[in-house]
Amino acid sequence: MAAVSVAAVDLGASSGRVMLGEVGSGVLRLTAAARFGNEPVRTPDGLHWNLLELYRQAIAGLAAAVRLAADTPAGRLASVGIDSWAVDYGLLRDGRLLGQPFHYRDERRGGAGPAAVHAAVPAADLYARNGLQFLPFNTVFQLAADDWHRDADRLLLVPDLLAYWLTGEARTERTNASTTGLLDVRTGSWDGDLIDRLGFARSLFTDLVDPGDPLGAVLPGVGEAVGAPGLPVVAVGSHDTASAVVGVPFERAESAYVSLGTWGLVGLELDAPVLTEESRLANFTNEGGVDGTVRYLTNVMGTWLLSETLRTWGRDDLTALLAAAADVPAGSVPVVDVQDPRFVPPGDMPARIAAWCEEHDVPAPTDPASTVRCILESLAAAYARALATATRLSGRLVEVVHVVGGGSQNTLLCQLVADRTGLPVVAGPVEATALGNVLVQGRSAGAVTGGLGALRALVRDTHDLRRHEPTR
Ligand code: LFR
Repeated sequence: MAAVSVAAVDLGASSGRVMLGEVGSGVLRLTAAARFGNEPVRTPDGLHWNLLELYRQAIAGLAAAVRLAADTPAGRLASVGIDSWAVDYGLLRDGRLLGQPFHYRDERRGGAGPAAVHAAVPAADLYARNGLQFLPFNTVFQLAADDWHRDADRLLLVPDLLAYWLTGEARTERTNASTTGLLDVRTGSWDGDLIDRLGFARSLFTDLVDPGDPLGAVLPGVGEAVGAPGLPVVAVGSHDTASAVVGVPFERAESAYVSLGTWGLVGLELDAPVLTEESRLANFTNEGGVDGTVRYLTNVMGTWLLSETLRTWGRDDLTALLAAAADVPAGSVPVVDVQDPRFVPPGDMPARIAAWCEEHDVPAPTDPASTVRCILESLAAAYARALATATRLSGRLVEVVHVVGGGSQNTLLCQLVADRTGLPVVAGPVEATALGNVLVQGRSAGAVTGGLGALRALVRDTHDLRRHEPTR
């Protein structure tokens, strides 16, 4: 079958994009139809996503993708797929959104939720059921933090909410649903008993769909706005990390990944979950992957620490700063614990790094170049630690580390990961998430066939990858 053209709406925590994808036998190409910022908004009740703005940008981007597709061999878009960060949701009543969704970095998220959930279901029991690492902002904890959900008759995760606005169809895509904490890790279905025990209404949660399933055609008004009446919307790995892992060009099983964006998602693709007590204590998660795989990983700090640092300094010359950081001797900067919760909320990261150093009796970095070097050394050390833990807990041998996502452009960081793991690093593709989104749509349209191995071979054949050998 000839190549098809599809559109991927990919929303990250700090930026979003709509990509035109062309996919078929020997073909996998992305063209940016639109790129836009994702600026959260603080109102007196907390930090929110500006979801209406993201929807507006998605519509404008889709209109641009429709125009671009007209010039491709396929001539038109076959479908649209949406992915975004996980865990956050909109609550609706009678089809209307009740307030703007909260941002997972909102301070109230660390509040009453985890204690309330653990009082009803102890942490070890919860892990045995949902297999999820403890993140204080997992949907289950957000829901338990207040009574807001009692006003609602429907909960939709961010990509599902956008798909609902596009099509009128309310569904929950399974990879992202796995991050709520309310799916049974063994069956991949909603855990009704857990939902009851936590006092949530089962009717809040919709039917589940899998990546590749059709969601429906866009509503007439949407079709008119984007210039493509009846455009089909297809479910993809709607958790961005699930799509990113589809786009990791694994060549063999002895491989690990770091999906490096705002977060550094460090782990392995497995066939079955690891639910041991050791795994729970190491805070490893068993999130749902495309084609029934398990994303066995842990959330480590990502480029967030760096981007907040630049924001604090009022600088945008990352390239120059990285060049200066490359000249700072490795041993001259401290390695800080990037997993310290103080680094989660937005704010003055250099000051927080200095405070961490003072508390731990190590000299703080004094200038921008050494601060950046300190951040990169600390990130690489944390990834190496997480990879060693993943190997130990899963029994999987790891001989190569793939770094994908925006952070894979940071050559110094990729080199430090190679040095600190003692393993070769294969860097790229940068747009792994959009590629994963496009590949699943391409397969759904019949333009490519096969399992994840075939999809990844297509990524390898069509994208330049950079290899870093360990030097120390
Ligand atoms: C990455 C990501 C992570 C998830 C975090 C919060 O963008 O989706 O996988 O843990 O954001 O949703």
